This record gives sequence, structure tokens and C-alpha cells, in this order.
Amino acid sequence: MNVQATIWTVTLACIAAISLIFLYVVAKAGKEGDAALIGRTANRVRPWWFGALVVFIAVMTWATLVPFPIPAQNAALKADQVVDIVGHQWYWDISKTKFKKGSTIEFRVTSADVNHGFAIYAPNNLIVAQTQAMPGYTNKLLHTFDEPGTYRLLCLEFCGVAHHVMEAEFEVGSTAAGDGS
Ligand SMILES: [Cu+2]
Repeated sequence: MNVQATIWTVTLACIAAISLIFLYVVAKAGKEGDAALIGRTANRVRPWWFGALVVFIAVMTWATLVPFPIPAQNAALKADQVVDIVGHQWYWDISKTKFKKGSTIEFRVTSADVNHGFAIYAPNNLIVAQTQAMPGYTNKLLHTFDEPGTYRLLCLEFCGVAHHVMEAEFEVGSTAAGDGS
């Protein structure tokens, strides 16, 4: 199972668990209980729930942010190529669209008008990298193209009536970077 499918499955499991707790509370609502007993039990259990919640949040944060997907924005990045991307209503201005397999590309992404979402889809239609294209600001995105094929660039943020036509393509050749060709 890939990362996206795993996260999706975990999310669905959590939604199911919360729904079950909700249904349990609804089913129990309106029934009389021993107020003193409920108070004592809740006080005993609460620190453990709180501790478990802190551990859960720490583990999930670590699991979803390592490796951290955003490169250092103010440092020089070790990329094979730098590609400039400018989002427009409603097209992408791209300085280079053909890369070699295994090459690490630094995308410098900005916008000429409104906010756009810059997202690269692999040939199997899964997102492999994304960042915001913002007017007056350049976001750096680093991605290594390990698999050859046709990658699609789509806008992820609604930016006007023709948002859906903001498509472009990257071609990643089967020749590896460093072959000298
Ligand atoms: Cu858009």
C-alpha cells in the first residue's frame, strides 16, 4: 500500500471510530447515571486519554512529516536543474519540460496574477509534489524524477472560470541523469 492509500485508510478508520463513539453517546444519552460515580471514573481516566492523545499526535506528526516535504527556502539547493514556473489565468509558463530519469529538479514557482496550486502528477495519476504558486513570492520545490514517463502538471486551487484547463506536461526520459547524453 502506498503512502496516500495508507493515510486514506487510517483517516477512514479514525472517522469510523469517532462515529462509533458518537453513536454510543447518542445511545446512552438521556439515561440516568450515578453522577458521583461518573465524576470519579472520568477523573481517573482523563490523564491517560490526554497522554495517549499527545503520543498519538506526536507519532502522526512524525510519520507524516518525515522526510519534511518542503526544502529550505533561503538556502542554495542541490538540484541538477532549476526550472522556473509562472502560473497565469489560465496556463503555466514553464522554462523547461524535459528531464532525465533520476534528475533532481528545483522548481521555482510563482504566479503572475492570483494564487494557483502547482501539483505534479506521476504517470500513475498520483501526486508526487505540490506547492503554492503565489503572486509576489517564489516557492521552491525539490523533486527527483525516479520513473520515466509523462507527468502532468495541474492547478490545485480554484483560480477562475478556466481553472480546469490549467494543464501542462513534463516528459521524463528513460535515459538516466549523468549518462552524458
Ligand atoms: Cu487553478
